[in-house]
Amino acid sequence: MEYREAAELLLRQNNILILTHKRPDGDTIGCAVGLCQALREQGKTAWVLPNEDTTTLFTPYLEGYLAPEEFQPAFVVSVDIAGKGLFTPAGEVWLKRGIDLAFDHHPSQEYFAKETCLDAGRAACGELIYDLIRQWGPVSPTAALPLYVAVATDTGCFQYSNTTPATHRVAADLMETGIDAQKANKLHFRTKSLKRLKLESLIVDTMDLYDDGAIAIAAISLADMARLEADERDAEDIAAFVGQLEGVHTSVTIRELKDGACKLSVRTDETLNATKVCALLGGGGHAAAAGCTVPGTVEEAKAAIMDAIRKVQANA
Ligand SMILES: [Mn+2]
Repeated sequence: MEYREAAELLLRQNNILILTHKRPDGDTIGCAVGLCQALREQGKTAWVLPNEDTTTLFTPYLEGYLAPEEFQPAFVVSVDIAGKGLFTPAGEVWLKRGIDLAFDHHPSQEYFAKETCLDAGRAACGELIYDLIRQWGPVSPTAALPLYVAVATDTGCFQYSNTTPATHRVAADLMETGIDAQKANKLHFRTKSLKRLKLESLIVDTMDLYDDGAIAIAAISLADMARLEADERDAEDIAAFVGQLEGVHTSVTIRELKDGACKLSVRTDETLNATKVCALLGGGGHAAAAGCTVPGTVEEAKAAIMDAIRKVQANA
């Protein structure tokens, strides 16, 4: 479904619930809040489903938007959710009952919703939501700020390879609403906790390099997190860190999860397709940034991802 059709479809609805993905990032949260605000400005009752994984970096954006328990939606929308495995436990309840409309920018979209508005050419789902809500009239600063955060965070402050001229045009439009973009950028890109710096230090000390340093694999175990007393906020977008090392073309960041599994984030340049690598392990994402979850220890995850990388390299 095209975003203009989606804009019309949404205007015919009321009592709308918006779902974000597991381990939410700035894009999914920013999209949910921006869309929720814009719907309210259209006179709709709209709420965002609480997401238990939200870190304190993003909870302030959700203030006033979280659905009360008694809210009974008539229309359920997901933002930035690529697949069924990315729903939160609370979101899965709605997945079973049926998602009415999904907005996404992942080429690995699984088409779980009745209607899907997908644009894989967009760096952030926030760009798509901006195009959607401006169909209803001028975008307010209250809706613009979370959408700016969505676009800025999903592009690493407009530095990742997904950033396009259109991304900058959207960001410029959002800035022109009068939002404090500097403040948002300072918070999300130029502020690090001491624990975060210690996490980065740990990665530097323990990462594995292959192929003369072209491949870097970093791992953070639950024991590491506990020893540094770090939380998810300290680890926000840590997957972008190891790829900053000079000479690295493919970087993998492994996070040990509580349930005996590991979450892997793969970042690549044009020499390798990250989605193809992660697809071999049941994951997905974008060509330059993808992820997957594998059972087992950190060491087993390292072996699994190196095996997947070698297979994709062999077929390239
Ligand atoms: Mn996204």
